[in-house]
Amino acid sequence: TRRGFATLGAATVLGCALPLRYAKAAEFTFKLGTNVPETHPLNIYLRKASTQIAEQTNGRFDLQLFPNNQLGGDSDMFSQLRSGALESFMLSGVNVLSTLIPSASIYGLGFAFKDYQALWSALDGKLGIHLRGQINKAGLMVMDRIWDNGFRQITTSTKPIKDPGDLQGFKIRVPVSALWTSLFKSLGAAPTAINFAEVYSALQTRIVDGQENPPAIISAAKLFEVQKYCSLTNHMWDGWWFLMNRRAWEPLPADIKETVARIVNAQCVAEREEVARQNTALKADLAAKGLIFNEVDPTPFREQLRKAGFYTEWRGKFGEEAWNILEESTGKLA
Ligand code: X2X
Repeated sequence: TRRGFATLGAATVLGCALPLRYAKAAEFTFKLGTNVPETHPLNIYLRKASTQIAEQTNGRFDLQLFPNNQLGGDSDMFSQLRSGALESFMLSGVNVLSTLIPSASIYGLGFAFKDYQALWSALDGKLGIHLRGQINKAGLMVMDRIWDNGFRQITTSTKPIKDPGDLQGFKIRVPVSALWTSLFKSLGAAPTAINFAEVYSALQTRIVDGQENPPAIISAAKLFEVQKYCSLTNHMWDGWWFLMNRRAWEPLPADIKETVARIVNAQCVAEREEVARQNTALKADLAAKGLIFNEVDPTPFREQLRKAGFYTEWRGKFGEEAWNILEESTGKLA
């Protein structure tokens, strides 16, 4: 798209250069792809990590950030990661990663986590260990901490979503993911799977009438320009794993690995704070830009999911082991 190309030039220039004081070329270079615009906290804190890594490895390791789908959409970047063309990639477990590892999407189950406390205790604890184990088994490496995207809200160009009735037949974009499609089908909607790279234009050209994402993304990707309503459904949480190609990561010297992992995981903690702050604070800002917000009672949505057999179906797909670990943090879901 034209928007894509407009950002490509500027961001490529920003993405490449190591600070000039490192006169020698880096010994190790990792390209890192993300699917959200430069200004989103994900990229801000990854860039801080990149700078600190260069400093603390004396320029030996160069983490080169390529934000905003510069290297292709999620499906493309995931193929590149697996082939080794891309050394690292920020990817949601509920998104394209779940096409390779179905159980990776378990934390995105509808209305599973009631707040951040329950969520971090699960993903920095037993559930996270289980999920990273699954990722390793599939041949990929992953950093310990998952980066925050946020609790998701539905935006539309047509009407506010107040109860499940408003979703009947509603044309909504979802990421490329069986769980996401199943969630919205169970709620009665008509979901279309589209990579985030195409979301702005899909909304603009009315291929779909709505999408769902947290305020920090609605703001950074300027989705308020092509959406009128934002309904605070909090229907699920999502985040990004810092994934790495195994053949790129494994041969690195131990001291480099330790420095890179320590800095990345520390910046992740800072990113979580900023994303949580923005997802609250940006509502006023987006309202001032014309987005009309409404609060939503989640109860009838959950009821609809139960009636549709959503939880029973996914319990079967995820298996008892993963399901029990999830319910330790969420309480009984099915
Ligand atoms: O594709 C999306 O909507 C996004 C950016 O939130 C994810 O990566 C799941």
